[in-house]
Amino acid sequence: AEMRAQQEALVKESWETMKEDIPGFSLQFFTTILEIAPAAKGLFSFLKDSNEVPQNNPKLKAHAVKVFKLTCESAIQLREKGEIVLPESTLKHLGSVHLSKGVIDAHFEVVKEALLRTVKEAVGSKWSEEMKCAWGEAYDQLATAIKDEMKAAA
Ligand code: HEM
Ligand code: ISQ
Repeated sequence: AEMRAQQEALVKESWETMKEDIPGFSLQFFTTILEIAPAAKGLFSFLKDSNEVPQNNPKLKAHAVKVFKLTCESAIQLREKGEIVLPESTLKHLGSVHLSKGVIDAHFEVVKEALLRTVKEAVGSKWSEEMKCAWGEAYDQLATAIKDEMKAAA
């Protein structure tokens, strides 16, 4: 429990820093996903009619923020409950969106790596192995819930 509290604090602290530059971190997050997995480009509607990642796309920003907020929320729940619980409607929605876009399990590792790199970049010298584990665990639990829902809906 002590460790969960520490992890929650690290996630919250870094998220506070990141929130100061939502356009910047959103763009970096998305760009990193495409750097690691160029083929994932075709999945996203933001890129439909352009070859470049849009600099200030409201939908891209809103979705990127949601990914981080949900991960942050997961870290809080891990401390409070030892597991993550999403409202059934949220989970169903996320499951069906990702299933219909053709997202596969391997993509979740790509998004994890991009998320960790984005946090690292944003927090600079505050980055640590503990912070990496804290975000990583929160993300993994959230990803598992979405993947399970995708399987249930398939
Ligand atoms: C859409 C979150 C993993 C690809 C979304 C949306 C959210 C979200 C909140 C917006 C849903 C809406 O339209 O209302 C998450 C979270 C993830 C995750 C929390 C992991 C824990 C992934 C992965 C991929 C992916 C692994 C594959 C690269 C997409 C795509 C869309 C989407 C293609 C639709 C975007 C569009 O064109 O409108 N995701 N996602 N997501 N996500 Fe994820
Ligand atoms: C949707 N799902 C996962 C990651 C994302 C990153 C940027 C924009 C939308 C996303």
